[in-house]
Amino acid sequence: MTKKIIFVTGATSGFGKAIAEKFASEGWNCIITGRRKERLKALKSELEDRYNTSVLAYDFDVTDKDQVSYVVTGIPEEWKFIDLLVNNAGGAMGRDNFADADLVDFDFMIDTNVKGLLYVSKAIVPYMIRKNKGHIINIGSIAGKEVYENGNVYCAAKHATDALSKGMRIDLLKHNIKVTAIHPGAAETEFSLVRFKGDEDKAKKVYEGYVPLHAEDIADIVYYCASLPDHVCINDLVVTPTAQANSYHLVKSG
Ligand code: NDP
Ligand code: 8X3
Repeated sequence: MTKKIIFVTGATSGFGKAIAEKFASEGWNCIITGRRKERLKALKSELEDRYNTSVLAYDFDVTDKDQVSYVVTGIPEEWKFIDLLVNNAGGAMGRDNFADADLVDFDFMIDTNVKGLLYVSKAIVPYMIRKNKGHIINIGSIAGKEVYENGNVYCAAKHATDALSKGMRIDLLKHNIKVTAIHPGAAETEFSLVRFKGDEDKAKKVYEGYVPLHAEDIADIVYYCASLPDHVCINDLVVTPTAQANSYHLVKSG
């Protein structure tokens, strides 16, 4: 296969979908993944029709290590030369005071953002080691740089993404595998809809009064990081909307 291959998790919406679209439009072959099968099917057809590229779609849960291993082992041989893994699947569940928050929500955040990243990376890294080359981009968050009120476990999970990115970068150096962590601020995707458990009004309010990041902004940044020469690696990148300085300072109009 002459075209480059990207494996992206969480491609059924938000950043992951925009990343798949960006890379397909740039001529990469894409392995798109997520739990929602219908969305993956629709995205696969859209990318193949519009960009004349090849797409494999796998629906699985990143928190299920047996499923992850089964899917990744079953990738056709010619597709195993993965150039870029984007660990993007994840999110927040609830924004509650630690004393009131639900353990089920804690599990979701640790399982998707931390364990999912580990399971998928551990399954794919051997293919990169085999060709002594690769690039892993982990989607962290500004929540991984600062802890904010009622952010408790989401912040902890994204701090883990930050720490794991550093650890992976050190350990995978000898295999010529780049590791980049990208930490976005507020971006309008399905993130808040998931966090607030389907409450559309609450989710919408998060992005009112300023211009948030768009999923396409993150896709462009991921593509930029992946397009640099072999000897250049962006290790760590924090990106916010212009209206936001960090987790605590966001200027809204009106
Ligand atoms: P979305 O909710 O739009 O997308 C999340 C994606 O993750 C979906 O495709 C979803 O697919 C997938 N996903 C969630 N859980 C699982 C699971 N158990 N197994 C497989 N896939 C899963 O949100 P975003 O695009 O905004 O989020 C992408 C990443 O960016 C997340 O890691 C999030 O924490 C991070 N982030 C988001 C920010 C924002 O403000 N939007 C800012 C900073 C970081 P499906 O449901 O089909 O499984
Ligand atoms: C999502 C951004 O500020 O809600 O990671 O934590 S924030």
